[in-house]
Amino acid sequence: MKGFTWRMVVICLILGGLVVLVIACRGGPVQPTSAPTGPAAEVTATPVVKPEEPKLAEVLHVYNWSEYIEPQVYKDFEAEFGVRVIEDTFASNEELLAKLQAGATGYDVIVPSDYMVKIMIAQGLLAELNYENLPNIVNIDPKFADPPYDPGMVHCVPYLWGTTGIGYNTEVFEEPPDSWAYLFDPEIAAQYAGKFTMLNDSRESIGAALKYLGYSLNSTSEEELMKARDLLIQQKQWVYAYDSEQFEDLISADETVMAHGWSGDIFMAAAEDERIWYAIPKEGSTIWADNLCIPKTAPNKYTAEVFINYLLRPEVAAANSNFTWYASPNAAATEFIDPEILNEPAIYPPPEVMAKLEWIEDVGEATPLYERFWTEVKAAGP
Ligand code: N2P
Repeated sequence: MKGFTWRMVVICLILGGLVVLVIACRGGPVQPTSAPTGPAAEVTATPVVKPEEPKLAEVLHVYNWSEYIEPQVYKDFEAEFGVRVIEDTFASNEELLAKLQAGATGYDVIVPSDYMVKIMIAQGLLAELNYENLPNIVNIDPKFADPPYDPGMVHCVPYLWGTTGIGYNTEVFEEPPDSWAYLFDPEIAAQYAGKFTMLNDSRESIGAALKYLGYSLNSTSEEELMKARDLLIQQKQWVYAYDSEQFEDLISADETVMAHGWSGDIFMAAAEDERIWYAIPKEGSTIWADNLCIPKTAPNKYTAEVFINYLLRPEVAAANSNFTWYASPNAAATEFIDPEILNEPAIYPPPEVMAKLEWIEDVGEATPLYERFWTEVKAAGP
């Protein structure tokens, strides 16, 4: 018995020594040092030798524009895949960028516009897509499959596209307000004092002013940008609010009669309120495409890809167009999109209108000028 006990002690000592050795080799017991909070915490597991089978996460975090997805799509995805989707919303590309730059690590899917995709790629903020998880990418119309801001769709998949223009109450206007003059010409804009909104968006609002002045909305000339700033400051006395999320509801509620805004949001309101309609200014305006992208810091990249692939299904892509009233870059979705949307020239503009539309581009070194002048507009007295 004694011998046995001694043997036990020796074995215990050896085993204990081994445990100490292992812990020492691993640098001591793992202490949670500044553990990331939120969904990002999942990625800090101990390194795995062999890559595991991709597994779906329980929760997916989407950072999207407001009213920019059919709510049923989230519910259907959850029912089919068992993944709960939590959505936060942003109101401008610059807000989205600032959030990522500030180190937000919890988002799995984000929805930047064209020029912002380019900026984010350059700043190393986006992950590359794994096409093995995106078989439905073949549904994207070839016209949209090689965007200049992300050649070959390496980082993002086009989601919806549209234009920027003027939403209005048809009972107030005899003729459609189809010129930027309605918003900027003092003679005209003053007639609608306190009755119109401008987008709370530096590139869109400075862009509209540049267009009214006859310049490109991608101007990098300090002189032209100063003129646009001065015009916006002059206009401010007549502006009800700078708003990118409720401009259409404000027309409906008779708070305003006109709004600088995005096509689909206006048409969504028009579907509920037949007094509302939309015009693309004859001087030309913005055409844009928003994209589904995965931040490099996404905690659940595989699940994000499964979700993006789901959004690429023809019926799902069509449901999102039908809900948002925005045009779809998904060719296979066309047969499921309401004819009312497909046949609306202000949603799918004819070539002569298309020719006057301009994409917002990354203006590189002129970006701080846009930021500074926009801050000056916002800070100016009413
Ligand atoms: C959605 C607004 C969309 C987008 N409410 C502008 N890129």
